[in-house]
Amino acid sequence: SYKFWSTQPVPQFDEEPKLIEEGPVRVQKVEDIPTEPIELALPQFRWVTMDLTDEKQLEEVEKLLYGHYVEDDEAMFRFKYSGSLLRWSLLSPGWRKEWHVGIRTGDTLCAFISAIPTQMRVRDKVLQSSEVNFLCIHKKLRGKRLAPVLIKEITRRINLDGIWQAIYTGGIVLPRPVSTCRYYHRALNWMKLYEVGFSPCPTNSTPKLQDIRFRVPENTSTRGLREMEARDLNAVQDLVEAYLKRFDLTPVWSKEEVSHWLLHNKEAPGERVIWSYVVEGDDGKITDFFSFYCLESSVIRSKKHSAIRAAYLFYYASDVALKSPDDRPALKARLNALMADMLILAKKAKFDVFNALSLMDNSLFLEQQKFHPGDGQLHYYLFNYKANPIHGGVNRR
Ligand code: YNC
Ligand code: MG
Repeated sequence: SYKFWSTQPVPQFDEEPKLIEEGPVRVQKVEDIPTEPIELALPQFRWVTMDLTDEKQLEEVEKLLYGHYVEDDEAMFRFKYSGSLLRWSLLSPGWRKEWHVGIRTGDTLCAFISAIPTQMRVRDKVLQSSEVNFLCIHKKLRGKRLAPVLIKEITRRINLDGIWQAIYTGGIVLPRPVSTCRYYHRALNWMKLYEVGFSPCPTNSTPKLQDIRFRVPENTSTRGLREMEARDLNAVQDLVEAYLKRFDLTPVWSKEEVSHWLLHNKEAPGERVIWSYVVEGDDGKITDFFSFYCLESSVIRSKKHSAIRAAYLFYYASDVALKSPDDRPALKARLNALMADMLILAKKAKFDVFNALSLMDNSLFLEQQKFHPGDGQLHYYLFNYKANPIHGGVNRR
């Protein structure tokens, strides 16, 4: 049925799935976009633009998401975005205050939606685009068709800035995914995951044996592996850019964005968000790179644990893929060595679980590194852009 989505410039399920020509669904002009906000039918509600550089307003968003954001199907866990993770996600280079949209009743923030600007490459076309995220409505206001109003309002605000495309992801099926990925999980603290009900114990095993099975070595083994530093920015940008050329849907980052998304900022307040590592060869050349970020999940009902600390695989690259593009076994061996070390570093950084999606070259190492498929799927969507199906979507936060 999709009462709302059938009215939007997105490919529909009943349309011929075979596309040849990729491009916008509709073309508009900024002067035709309304300058007034979409009407909020309920009089007690009002639109607000959130200033996330203001600690108090950032905390309001954090609190709304803490109580009402994405849960698993069984309502056991809920994403718990920290203030510093929200700052990283929403105050990225080029961010605009007007794209951080809230709805208040009285003083209370009861709904939110956001976007950031980004350049996105779909196959050979680079588009000025936006990334929409953190759509959230207070549990008491669900099922009132408020989501379409939020989506139309953020669309209006993005369009007013002359941007006509967006990328977004979600666990639910909407018209029409351009790509679909599966979540994979690698236990680092199996006993805790068992105690919170995340990891079941197989019938042919025992908790003790499981815990041993997921242990990782004390120390990393890749020669030249170290934390990424500011002096690596150019080399990492070149390496990641070249590696991403191998995929059909990727961001295109400026130097500033590479720094924002990949470099740990020791001066930034709050919890650490991003961990990035490089491999430096004996000649000083950066040959490999990998990164992960921290996103906790609240454990909704457990006496013993209140949160799971999860690391999410972010971008990575290896010059093995560039030097010998057709040698899959060589790339597989290299990625497995890197990812094994990454798990060791994540364990040292006190993560309970390592999560990754079935994208990029992950199929080369997920199984070997003891990742297991979860129940969750992640669908990737493009707004106002027709594209043929894509395998190996981009990473999202
Ligand atoms: C969703 N996640 O299908 P139809 S992901 C998009 N993304 O419309 P109501 C969604 N649409 O089927 P509720 C959606 N979830 O009639 C539902 N919808 O066509 C559609 N959950 O609205 C749904 N956050 O207000 C239906 O639904 C219509 O009260 C129903 O609110 C939904 O951030 C929601 O999962 C998700 O807070 C806000 O359940 C609420 O149930 C909630 O009656 C927990 O809405 C948190 C959660 C979603 C995380 C995310 C990406 C969002 C992308 C939005 C689309 C952006 C399009 C591009 C715009 C920019 C364009 C440019 C340029
Ligand atoms: Mg609603």
